[in-house]
Amino acid sequence: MKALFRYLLLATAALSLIALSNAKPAAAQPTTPAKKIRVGFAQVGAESDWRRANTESIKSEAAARGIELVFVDAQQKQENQIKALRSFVAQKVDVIALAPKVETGWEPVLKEVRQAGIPVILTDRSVDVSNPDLFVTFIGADFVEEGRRAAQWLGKATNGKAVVAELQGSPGAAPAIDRKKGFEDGVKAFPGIKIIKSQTGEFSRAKGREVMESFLKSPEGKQITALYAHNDDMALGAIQAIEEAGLKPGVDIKIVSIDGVKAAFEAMVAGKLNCTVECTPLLGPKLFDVVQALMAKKPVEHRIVTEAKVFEQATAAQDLPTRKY
Ligand code: GYE
Repeated sequence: MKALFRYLLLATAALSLIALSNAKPAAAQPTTPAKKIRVGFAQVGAESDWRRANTESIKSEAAARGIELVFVDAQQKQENQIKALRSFVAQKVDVIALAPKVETGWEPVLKEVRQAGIPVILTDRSVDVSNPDLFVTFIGADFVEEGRRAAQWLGKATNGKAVVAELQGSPGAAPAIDRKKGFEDGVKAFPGIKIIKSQTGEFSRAKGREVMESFLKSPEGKQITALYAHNDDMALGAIQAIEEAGLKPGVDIKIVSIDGVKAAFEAMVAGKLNCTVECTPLLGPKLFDVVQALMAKKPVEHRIVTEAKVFEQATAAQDLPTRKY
């Protein structure tokens, strides 16, 4: 009885297999490869280690997912980014990714892109527009919070007493505006902290060095006991200027900056930088998750915030080997 039952089962299975295979044409159909997704990306430039790591993350992630990336390096010019966006429209890319150099002046071109029906993802930095529907999402850090954390660290490290020089990021850029605001906000809790100098170093090492040199040579230069730099590269440039002035960076002048690039960890190991607030440039995976969600018509959050951690000198030697950028 059992054997018969098993035989019947096998027979039905075999019959249904035959039925299935009969349902299909015998010869294999040539499969048309799925259309490659094309993404246009307008990058700011290559001003810092952060930016170079960001470009690398986006390029390598596109390649890993078989997505075609049309990459434009805007060489620090908003007008080049606007041109790039228009050329992406002409090329009919599927999605546009933009890391806006500055916050303002985007409304007209974003309207053109919307008319062409192409979704825009803001990556790294945001824009100031009256209609938030001009972009699908903004993937990036909370820059105000980063500035606040830098201020909290400085307040603690100096027992609430410091005369601060500030190196700002490039004028009009979201991280420059927000990191300044967050820091000013954060130091309010420490009435003994004064910011006596604040100028742009354009997120670059060379400019950071140049501006720090002029700070130190100014009549108030000798009062400076701390430096807050909106990115590590400017802090690294400033370290050179401080040494050239015969002072000890990290000791005579306490230094806190933002990004968390490898070179900052090396400077902490050498005792020349005191603290860095992490801001990850490794945005490729999140960016292409959103691209693929859009192509699959899945919903996407309007704001995707990346996490930040504060790193200090004390653990730098241990942290350095784990750093990915
Ligand atoms: O901190 C800086 C870069 O927009 C968060 O731009 C980014 C900033 C980053 O050049 O190093």
